[in-house]
Amino acid sequence: MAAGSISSEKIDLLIYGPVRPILENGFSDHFVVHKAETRGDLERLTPAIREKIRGVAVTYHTVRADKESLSQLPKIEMVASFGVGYDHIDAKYAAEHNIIVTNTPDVLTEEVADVAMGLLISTLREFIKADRYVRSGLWQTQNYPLSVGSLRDRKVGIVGMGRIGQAIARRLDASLVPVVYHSRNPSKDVSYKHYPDLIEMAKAVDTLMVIVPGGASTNKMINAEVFKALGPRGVLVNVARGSVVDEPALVQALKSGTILAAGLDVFAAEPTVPDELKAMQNVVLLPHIGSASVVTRNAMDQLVVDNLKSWFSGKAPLTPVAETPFKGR
Ligand code: NAP
Ligand code: 8YV
Repeated sequence: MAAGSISSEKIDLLIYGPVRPILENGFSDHFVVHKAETRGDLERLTPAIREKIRGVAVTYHTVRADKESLSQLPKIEMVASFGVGYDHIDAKYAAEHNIIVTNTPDVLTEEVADVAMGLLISTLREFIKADRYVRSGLWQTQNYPLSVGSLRDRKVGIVGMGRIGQAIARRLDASLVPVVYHSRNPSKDVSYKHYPDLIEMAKAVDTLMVIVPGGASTNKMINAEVFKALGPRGVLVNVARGSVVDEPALVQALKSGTILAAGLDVFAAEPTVPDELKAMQNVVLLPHIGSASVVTRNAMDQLVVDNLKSWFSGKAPLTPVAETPFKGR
């Protein structure tokens, strides 16, 4: 990989996407921080500035650092991306051009697992509907109906048994819920039953919790065939990426009773959510808030800053992604 050189010259960085205080104020006078919230802003930077930029902080998953944007910055050495998922960054292009890509793993793991577990319970026990029931005054007339769903009689198949998948599994263990999982390779870190075949697992469980990366290898992997295998008691919780689920097939499965319910934190075309999903009573819809607490988002921002500072002080990147491993300076 290209070496981030240590020199007395100022280092030009770009914040690409929304600007937040830790990002804006986290760099010393040794850095010059430029800003571009959108692709249009990036294109409006003068060629002289674009020529100087050596590091980029990509600060939201809807900002695409694709070939078209990265190729406008001929001197970049590092793309420090906010978030653990980096399907919006062209890591292949980066690897081919000696650019290190970093992400923000670990600091958000427990927060996202909390949301996944909360979303599962809210979906099964109808917290959102029940809250509306209280506010509307209906409780004055009769008790809320018993929920058809319960965590007590469930078996969960986790799709993706990485950092967050394992944190979700630990929470299910504590709740005495049996867990199995699907991933391409069995994990050395867990002893749950591994299913190399997703359909076989869907047949064996009644609940799927999805926490794999987005991208080509997972695109629409949760599809009509999976819903059929899951069956009429089936519940889907997706905290991964909207691209992982075939959304029209999900709408159809919920409408037809092929599955029972869904809890969704992510969608195919965020922030747009299909009207059909919004109209359904058997879904809980969250606006991609898996990591969205002040404490966790601050830790993610800090890790973006720390990756850039480490690299430009001549040290190794802290959290490089698999496609751009650090091989020494
Ligand atoms: P991780 O540690 O890299 O784990 C990824 C897991 O997915 C691994 O078990 C991996 O196993 C499996 N996997 C990858 N590709 C697969 C495929 N094609 N088929 C089946 N399994 C596959 O990642 P993490 O830190 O747990 O994060 C996972 C993802 O969660 C992120 O990439 C991001 O998209 C999403 N996320 C969402 C939110 C939110 O706010 N909703 C927050 C954080 C993260 P194998 O390689 O063996 O297949
Ligand atoms: C963030 C996420 O909401 O880490 C991820 O992969 O999806 C979330 O933590 C997202 O990165 C914000 O851009």
